[in-house]
Amino acid sequence: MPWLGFVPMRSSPIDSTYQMIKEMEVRGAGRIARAAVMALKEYCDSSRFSSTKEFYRNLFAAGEKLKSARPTAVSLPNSVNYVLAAAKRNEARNASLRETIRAIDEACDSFVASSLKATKMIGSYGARRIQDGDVVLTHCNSEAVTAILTAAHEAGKKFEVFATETRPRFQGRITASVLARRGLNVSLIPDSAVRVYMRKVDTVLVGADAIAANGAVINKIGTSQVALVAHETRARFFVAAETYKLSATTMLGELVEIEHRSPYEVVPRAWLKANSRVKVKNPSFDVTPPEYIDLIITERGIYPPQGIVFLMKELYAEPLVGIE
Ligand code: RI2
Repeated sequence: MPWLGFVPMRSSPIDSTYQMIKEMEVRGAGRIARAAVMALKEYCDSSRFSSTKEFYRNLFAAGEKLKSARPTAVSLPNSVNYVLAAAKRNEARNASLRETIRAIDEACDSFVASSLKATKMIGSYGARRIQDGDVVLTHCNSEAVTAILTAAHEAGKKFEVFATETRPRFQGRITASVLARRGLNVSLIPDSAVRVYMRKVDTVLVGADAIAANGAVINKIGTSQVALVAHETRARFFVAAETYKLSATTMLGELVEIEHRSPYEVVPRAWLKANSRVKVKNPSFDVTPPEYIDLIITERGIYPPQGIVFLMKELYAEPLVGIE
């Protein structure tokens, strides 16, 4: 437990988690949300504060720092805000520091537990949508997607999976490797081969970093191209996402910021040095419009993209009151 004393605060859990999220050592919208709340918990439990006022000031600054690590996945601010809301409630009622930290610890644990439970529930709801003999294509690496495919496999369904490589960081290799280790029939394909294989595909299944009020899905770069090809061949296009990936501020008309990452993820430094007149673009996410999406699978049930705004209002109407 923390104690009140005149010792400078230690902010290393916040700094190290910020760096790990920024550099994508921890990646995936769900994982970064859980890592951020666990960093807040560790920070509160291991730091020393000279006053309650200082505690709140540093905690809110730590939250802002974590939120700024990556701009697109709304799971990150949603998870941090969930924890900070517990702190704010305790600040408003002048709770003791000890009580506040206990409440924060509980909020962190409850977020992590409900996140893991949500992924499991999505796995079981989504698995019902996979049939024997299906061919499924997925893009990038999503825990929600691998939960569905694993649950369907464990239910004894026989199906084939195509996983795209997902340039520039090749997260599709993680998907292929995880699924193969779990005994699934999986093939890794270059992103550029999607149209070649789409003719065989019944269902495309992707995760999400953010979902907008109009049902548009923001996910790993290339997702919208996959959706376009799926639309052409009339393959079903499903999105698997926990409800903390709903972006409440899009109800107020705000746009989701798309992260642009370093050109050195696309080409080596030496190449760019030798070709210094070439501009390299590296957007990390794109937007798939609702017209290309059949269903969004959440732990609260399965929704058409046009219905997601009702779920968003139900879950996030209250916090929106406080948005400045
Ligand atoms: P889960 C990832 O982003 C991918 O875009 C993936 O589809 C999404 O997060 C959701 O992942 P990145 O961190 O939360 O690899 O379903 O840029 O694991």
